[in-house]
Amino acid sequence: MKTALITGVAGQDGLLLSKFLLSKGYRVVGLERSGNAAILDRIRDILDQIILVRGSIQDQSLLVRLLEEYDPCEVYNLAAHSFVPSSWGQAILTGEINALGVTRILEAIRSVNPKIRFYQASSSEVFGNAVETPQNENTPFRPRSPYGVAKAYGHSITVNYREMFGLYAVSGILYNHESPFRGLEFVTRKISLGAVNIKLGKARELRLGNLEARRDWGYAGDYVQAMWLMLQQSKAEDYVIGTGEIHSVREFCEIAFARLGLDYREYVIVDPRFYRPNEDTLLVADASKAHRQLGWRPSVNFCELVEMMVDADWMALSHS
Ligand code: G4F
Repeated sequence: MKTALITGVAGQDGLLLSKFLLSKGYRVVGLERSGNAAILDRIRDILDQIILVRGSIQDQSLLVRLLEEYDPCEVYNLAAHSFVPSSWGQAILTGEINALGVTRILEAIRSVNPKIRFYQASSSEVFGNAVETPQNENTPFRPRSPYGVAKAYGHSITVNYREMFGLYAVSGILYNHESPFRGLEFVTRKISLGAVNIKLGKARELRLGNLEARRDWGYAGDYVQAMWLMLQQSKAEDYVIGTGEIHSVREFCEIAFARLGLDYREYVIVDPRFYRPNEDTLLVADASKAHRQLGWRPSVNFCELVEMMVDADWMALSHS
């Protein structure tokens, strides 16, 4: 039986990747920093199927002990401070976890078992104020938040350990990926849940930032498969993963509210508090390398994704 270690296991991607690997017969060891009940609640369905360890990727000796004790053949580093705007208020912590945390894991792998295959969750935010659209694996990094800067470090140190020490270490540059398990701070889940609350009479309005902001949104279930595929190749390489399509926050609202028979224009209020500076650049993926080499393609389109999220929130709330 193969063993995989997943850091950040209680996040959206940690849950979906765990389910995917369990279905493939892996033993899953999950590392989770937070003891927060709401966060752990997300993985309640798989708690009896995985080995859950509480701790942080900042703890070097814990990382070494985990690799020695469980002997994983694959390590997926999904642990991160993931909300971009709040990285400005936690710039140092974001660097400690999203940047240096990656080196800590790579060092542990190098010292315990250099044959372990390593996946680093890189992000489209490394392109930031991108020099070209769409972006591919050769597009220069121009991050513009502490989050993006730290992810750029995590990406580059992974490439460096691959080239310097011959590790099988890859960075997946993932664009926005969503699901019913998405955190409530992200705009997609804020909208799906907000619309359902309005339909149920529990809220009267939904306050959002820039409705014209556009993103390349895909289904997270597809993206965790890409992570796994990246570790099954004969050669370690980095890949851009996204749909190649962009849609606006406004379009997301339109479909989400319409799913519930509502017109978003009657409920959505634009609130400057949620506006972000410097969002002129279009971040959109050129995932042709992943199509060609991994045989990876998204299976859920934008409209299906929005409706999946609204339906899940509706099922959960209208029956509670
Ligand atoms: O959902 P968001 O907060 O996601 P964001 O910042 O794009 O980051 C996500 O995707 C990145 C790429 O994969 C990851 F690296 C990162 O960890 C995270 O998973 O915002 C999406 C868009 C932005 O343009 C934002 O300005 O929605 C716009 N937006 C408009 N109104 C809003 C709101 N975002 C939030 N969170 N809340 C609003 O009210």
